[in-house]
Amino acid sequence: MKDSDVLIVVDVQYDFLPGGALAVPDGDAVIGPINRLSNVFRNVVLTQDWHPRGHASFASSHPGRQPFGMIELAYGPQVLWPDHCVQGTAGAEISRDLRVPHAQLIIRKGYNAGIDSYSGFREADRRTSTGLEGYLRERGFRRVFCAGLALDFCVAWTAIDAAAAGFETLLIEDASRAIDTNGSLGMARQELAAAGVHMIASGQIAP
Ligand code: VGL
Ligand code: ZN
Repeated sequence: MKDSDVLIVVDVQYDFLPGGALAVPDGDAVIGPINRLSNVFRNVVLTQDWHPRGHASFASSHPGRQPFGMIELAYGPQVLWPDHCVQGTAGAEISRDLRVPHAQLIIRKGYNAGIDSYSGFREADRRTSTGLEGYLRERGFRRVFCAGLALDFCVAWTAIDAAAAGFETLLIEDASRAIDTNGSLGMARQELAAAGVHMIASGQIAP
C-alpha cells in the first residue's frame, strides 16, 4: 500500500467479541482478515471505545430502560446499550489476538459521560472532535480503509466521517461484522452509500 494509505481498525475489544458484554455476532471472525491486512499496511490506527462508568449510552444509567431501546438525549436519539468498554476494565482492552504491533495511534472515544461516539472522528453531538481528522491530515494520508466492529455502528460512522472529511474511504466488509439491531445494518448501508464510501473485500487489496 502507498504511504498515503491508512488502515483504521475499529473497536476490536473484548466486550465486542464472543463472551463480551456487547458481543457482536461472529465478531472474532474479523481478527484473521485484519491480521492479514496488517502486514500490507505500513500505517495503522486503532480506535478504542472508552466509556466512564454511568455513561449516558448505558441502559443502566436510565432507570426502567432496557438495552437496545431508544432514548432522546440532548443531541438527539440514542440507542441504549449494555454497560461495555468501561475505562480500565478487561472488556475495554483491545484483543491480544490482533497482530498490529506497528499501529501508530490508538484513538479513544466515548469518554465524555453525556455523549456517545460511534465515530472515531466526531462524537454523537456531531460537534465534539476527537482530533483524528487533524492527525490524518498532518500525516498526509489520502485514502482511509476501515475495518472492525461493529460494521453498522462504529465502523460505519468512522467511515462516513472520513468520507465527509474528504478522504477517499473504503470499508473492508469481510474484515467487519455487524450488530444489526432494529434494522441498523440496512440503515448503515444506505448512509455509507450516500456518503460515497466504497464497500470492498480484503481480497481486492493488493500488497
Ligand atoms: C459500538 C455500540 C456502542 C461499536 C460501540 O463499536 O460499534 N457499538 N458502542
Ligand atoms: Zn460504546
